[in-house]
Amino acid sequence: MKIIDYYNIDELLTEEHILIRNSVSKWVDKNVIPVIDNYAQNHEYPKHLLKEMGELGALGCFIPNEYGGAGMDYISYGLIMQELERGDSSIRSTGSVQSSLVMYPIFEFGSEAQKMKYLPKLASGDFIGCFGLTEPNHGSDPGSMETKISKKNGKLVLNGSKMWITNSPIADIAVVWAKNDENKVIGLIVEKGMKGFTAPEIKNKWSLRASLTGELVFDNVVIPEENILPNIKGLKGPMMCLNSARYGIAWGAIGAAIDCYTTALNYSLERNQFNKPIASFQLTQKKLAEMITEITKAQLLVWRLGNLKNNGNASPAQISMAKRNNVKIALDIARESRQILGAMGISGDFSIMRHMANLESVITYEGTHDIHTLITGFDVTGIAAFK
Ligand code: TGC
Ligand code: FAD
Repeated sequence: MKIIDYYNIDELLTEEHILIRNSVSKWVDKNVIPVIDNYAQNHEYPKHLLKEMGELGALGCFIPNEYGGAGMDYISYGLIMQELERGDSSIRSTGSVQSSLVMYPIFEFGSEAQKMKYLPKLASGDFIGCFGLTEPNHGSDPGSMETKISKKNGKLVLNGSKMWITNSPIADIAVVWAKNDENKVIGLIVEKGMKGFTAPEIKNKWSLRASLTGELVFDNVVIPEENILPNIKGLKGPMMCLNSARYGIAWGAIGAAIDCYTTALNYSLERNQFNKPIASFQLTQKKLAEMITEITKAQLLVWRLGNLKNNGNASPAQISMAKRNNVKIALDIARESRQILGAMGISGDFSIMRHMANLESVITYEGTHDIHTLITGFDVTGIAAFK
């Protein structure tokens, strides 16, 4: 376990929070850290971990027990994401997508039959889900999506494509956002094996190499009426899912930062140059001091945000601020930590370069760093600068 608690933030957590964090932390130490470099180097996804994540309660932990979830609060969700990402962003990605982007919309916008059909299997890891919003021509601007679901001869027919979709090549179901005949965004569940539906993998990534990313291609896929999410219309549907996932990422990035910082600190105490540990040089200490300060600030930010979220009071702009800040500080910490390790910093024997490469995706997905800057700008000025 690598717990960084410079400001005694554990005092603000409940015993249950600490128990949940520590059990996920131990699982990550035992089952993720020893194998993850190999999976990343080979560009493979450790699918066997999914069922174990289900057993841990890490899939849809905030979904009520009656649907297979663990009924936990949002601080617990955040702590779980932090520990998963301390192992690797790809493992946290699976946790985020399954929990916030697949289970959340089915729970929040789905029919009772949809909830009973999908949620327990997603919670246990028997099913893996993905979330299709981004398209080849529309990333930051999902409102301009071209994927279309139209009535043809009395049937609902889906056409279009989605791009950069986490876990799509192995997903059993995809929560997909498309425009209907009234040009309104609606959500629907596409199942693996439906005629005209394919999910090819996007290969050759330098980031999130232990995660599968792919496309979703819909060529006249007939969607049964019962697969439409009945209780949502408009872009706010997918955006509400993103609020939940971005919140989890704000916590997750701290995990990657903690792993980089502790690796750099330990290395700097052991590595001697000029007959002294490199930790004794002021420039190294400056780097370490700034890292622990930024980690502590990030922890306080998400602790407060988690409490707001538990009370239903976390605004989308507050979530954006935490996602933007915490991913940026994690990326900066990864870069500074790598410098402290010198040449060793580029080796797969240490986790830093892997975290750094992963965080280049994390700073882009779920809204780029600059889009979140504009969301904060909009919130404080009342003027939208997106268009
Ligand atoms: P805009 O006109 O502002 O809004 C359209 C409607 O949506 C509502 N809305 C929200 N509702 C809830 N929460 C939010 N965060 C919301 N943001 C917007 C808004 O109130 C409005 O509702 P209504 O009822 O008035 O119609 O939309 P816009 O077209 O101007 O775009 C705004 C912008 C740029 C901020 C937004 O679209 C955006 O955030 N773009 C970034 C796209 C993004 O984050 N994509 C992520 C794809 S999923 C992913 O990356 C998964 S990676 C997972 C992993 O592996 O971990
Ligand atoms: P673009 O939108 O083309 O942006 C390119 C650049 O232009 C960025 O720097 C951006 O900040 C800037 N820019 C764009 N608009 C503005 C503006 N108005 N003002 C200023 N600057 C602007 N999507 C899903 O739907 N589901 C997933 O599961 C998923 N998983 C992903 C996994 C990985 C590994 C990656 C890398 C991406 C994933 N995505 C997923 C897609 C991700 O959400 C998008 O990449 C992201 O939203 C940005 O879109 P884009 O790549 O098309 O960039």
